[in-house]
Parts: sequence; C-alpha cells; structure tokens
Amino acid sequence: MTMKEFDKETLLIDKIVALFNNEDNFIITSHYNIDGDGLGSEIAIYLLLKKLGKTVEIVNQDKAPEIYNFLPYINDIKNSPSKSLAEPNVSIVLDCGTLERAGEIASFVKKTSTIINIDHHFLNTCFGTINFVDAGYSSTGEMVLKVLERYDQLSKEQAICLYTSIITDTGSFIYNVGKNTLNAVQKLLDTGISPAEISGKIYMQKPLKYIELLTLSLQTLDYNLKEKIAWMYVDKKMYEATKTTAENTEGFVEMLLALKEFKTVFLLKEDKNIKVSLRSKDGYDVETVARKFGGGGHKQAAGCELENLSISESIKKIVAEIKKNNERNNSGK
Ligand SMILES: [Mn+2]
Repeated sequence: MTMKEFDKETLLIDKIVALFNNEDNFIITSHYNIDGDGLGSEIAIYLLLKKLGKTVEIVNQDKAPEIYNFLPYINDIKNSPSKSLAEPNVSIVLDCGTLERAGEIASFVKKTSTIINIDHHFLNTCFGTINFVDAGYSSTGEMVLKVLERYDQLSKEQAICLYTSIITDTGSFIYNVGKNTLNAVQKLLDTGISPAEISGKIYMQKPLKYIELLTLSLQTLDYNLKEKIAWMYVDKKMYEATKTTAENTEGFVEMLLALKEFKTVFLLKEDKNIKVSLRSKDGYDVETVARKFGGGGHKQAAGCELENLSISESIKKIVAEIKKNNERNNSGK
C-alpha cells in the first residue's frame, strides 16, 4: 500500500465512522446466495451499531445456509425491513460488486439517502455514497475489521464473525490471502476465539447425504487435458435421489481444483437456470469468463448463471469461453 492509498483508506474509514456515530437508522445487507463473508461482515457491524445504541437491521434476500447457524445473532436476520425501518437513513452494503447483487433488497437500499459500500471485489461499480473498495483484501470481513478497530475492544462474538468471513473467503487460507490478512487474524485470535471450533462447525458437520450427492456428481466428471479444464455437474434428479439441496455442493468445485492436471475448473448446478461456479489457479482467470455470462467475482473464484440452456449446452459454452480467454491472455504474454 502506498502512502497515498493509505491516506485514502484512512479518510474513507473516517467518513464511515462519522456516519456510524451521527446517524440513527441503518439497514445492513449483502448479496443473494449469501455466504460466510457476507454474514460475518454483516453481523460484526450489526453488533457495533447495536452497542452504539442505533436502530439497525440486517436484511438479506436469501436465508443463510444452515452451516452458519452457529454465528451469533444469525436469527436476527430478516428478509425484508420491518415497518419501523421502512425509511432508514443509511444502508450498508457488504461484499457486493454491484448493487444488483443485493437482489430484492436493492430497492430498499436505493431509497436510503446514504449508501456505504464496503467490498473487496475486483470490479466494484462504486455504487455507494462512500465506497471503501479494495481488491487487495482477502474478504469484506477483513475490511470491516479495519472499521471496527476505530472503536473499543472487539468482542469475541464479532471476532467469531470476522474469522468466519476470512476463512470462508480464503478457503482456509489457500487463496486470496492478502499481505495483512494474517495480522488481521492475529487481532481476532487475541479476543480468545477458537479457530478449531469455528472451522469444525463450518467444515466438519456435513451430513452423510453430502457424500451421496458427491458420489453422483463425480460420475459426471469430464475434462479437457490439453486445455487443463475440468468440470462436473449436479442436476435436479441427484438432489431428489439424495434429498439434498445446492447447499450440499459446498466444496465440490474446490476438489477439482486440487488436481494437478487442471488450471480452470467449474461446477454446474441445475436450478431454475444453470448456476456455474468457476475456480482457477496459477494465474488463470475465471472472472472474465463469468462476466461474459453476466456474472462476476474474483480472478480465481467467480460465478454466473445461464438461462434457457441444457447442462450440456452450458458446458460447451463455458469451455469455449475459457479456451478463448486463455488464448487471449497467453497471446499477450
Ligand atoms: Mn467476499
């Protein structure tokens, strides 16, 4: 971080802190298909604002995945703002590259006079009144910690939330680890939280049906060795046969990325549309690929949705786009 960037960040956090101190009504939201980073960031700020005596609600379009039920105050999260908060002064939008990522909550956000946008996505549209946006951070949770550090001691509950943000967005410190991420983690550990306990709750509580679904999905594994691309899918029949949902596909795509033969991998999930989760390593880029289909994310972890296509048609399109993208990147080298 250069001196200039440091000043810019300090000023942005000054502005956020001033709003937290001076305004009274807040709505906090994050993206649809809410994840650990979104939830952790939301609850950590929620706890601060409550402590400051503010009226505040967390409102998300989608229900939190069950694995996050251990997070403090998770049951306070609503799916639409309550009447008393119909016109909050400030919205805090977390972990969203665009306001549209807030899904149905975006319309409420637009009604507020001030929008605080805190996010670490590479292509953030800076839709806020204040935009604390920096792709150098592992997670939005790590950025939220920078804001919370301006206040008195971080609580253990907040640390649990932010630790969840960081481990889920880094795949337990495999990717997206920024140069200050472990310093941030140290500060969280100083509150006395147990990393093993948190990881245990997130990663060691899978139901047996998880493996049953994985077994079916693995039978669809296919790849292009020359292009170093691998993929597999989960269709509605598999969910029905194993009584599972998309929540149970957590970690599938990362398994493909663990194979040395592949640099770009993806998982397709049949829903109303075809949802695609893309991952890459060794500098290969999937963000550009996802963006071609109206999605986005990070260079090495991105997602998109394809409408009105079968699974096999979707695979063809995605593979062709990855090939094209890799050729484009290599020609420039
Ligand atoms: Mn994130």
